[in-house]
Amino acid sequence: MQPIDLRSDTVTQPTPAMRQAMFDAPVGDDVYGEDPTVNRLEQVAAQRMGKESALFLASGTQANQVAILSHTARGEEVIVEEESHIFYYEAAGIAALSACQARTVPGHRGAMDPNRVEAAIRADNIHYPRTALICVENTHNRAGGTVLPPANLEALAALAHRHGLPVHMDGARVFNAAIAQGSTAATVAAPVDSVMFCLSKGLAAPVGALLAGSREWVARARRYRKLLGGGMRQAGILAAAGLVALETMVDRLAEDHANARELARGLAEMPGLDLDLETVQTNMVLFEVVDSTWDAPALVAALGQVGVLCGAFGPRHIRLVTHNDVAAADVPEVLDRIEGVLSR
Ligand code: TLP
Repeated sequence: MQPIDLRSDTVTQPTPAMRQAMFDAPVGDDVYGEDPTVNRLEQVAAQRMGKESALFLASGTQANQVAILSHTARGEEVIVEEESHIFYYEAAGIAALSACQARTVPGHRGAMDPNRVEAAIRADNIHYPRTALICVENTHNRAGGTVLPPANLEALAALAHRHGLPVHMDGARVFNAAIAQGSTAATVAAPVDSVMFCLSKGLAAPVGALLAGSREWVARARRYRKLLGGGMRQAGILAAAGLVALETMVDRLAEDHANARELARGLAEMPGLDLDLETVQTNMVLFEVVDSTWDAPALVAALGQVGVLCGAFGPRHIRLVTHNDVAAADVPEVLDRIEGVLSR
């Protein structure tokens, strides 16, 4: 039985065009600013994000952490949504690298209430840390790939800027948000001061993420990237795949979204599972295991035995992610296999 890997869009294989571009890429020492392929990727990325400048980094986590370092100083506070990747999955980087404290605010489908965010901004008082930064995540991973409503983002950015605070967007999947809204990444990222996006998720490149913002701020970020050991040399080998990803893999994300919707429709019919179809907005399907004979890790293990690879998101939740290496024809097959396991 052929395994179908729905654990994440990070498992995607680079396309033949990417491998060829990597083979052919002109390269140089990027720490000297001399890699033409990296320079081109950074230019294209800045333009796609509608920002002045961009920086190529090894991973989404490195890019988020460099962004936080570049927006803050030791002893300050960063407002993050309580289920955000930055807070949940980045090994306490805010504390360990920036020496800042995270202040969490709950979200609804990943979107924080602007009033709660405003209430979390510190007044000027020597007892308090200074609030330095507000982070948002779009699409929101732990909420199931939900898109932040543009009005919410605009309200958050407006209040942040009123308080003199920058906003950073973890846009690991910002192109999924753009495609879901029939918009562009530049429009999605317009309200924020800095945005990170990943090449190595739905866009299927093997490695890399970009951080975009003002010219001055990106120059600062370049120094922090070096500090974290992220100054790579002939990195054009990797950037070449990233350019192919931006040129050829953005529009096809719509297929992943359609496949996720089909998958979700089928799962919503199955007894023992609970799924809110309204959260299925991009390439993820997050559902709850309500059948008391299963918990999420046990069901994930049983599905693995029939070649449906997925991930437990807590004791009762399971996440499935569609991507370039999952075809529309795989969807009924996945549903059949899941139904087979549940009806045992
Ligand atoms: N997310 C991974 C896991 O770490 C959970 C996944 O499989 O979804 N921001 C967001 C919103 C992410 O989802 C991820 C990766 C990152 C940042 C980090 O990117 P990498 O893995 O490149 O460090």
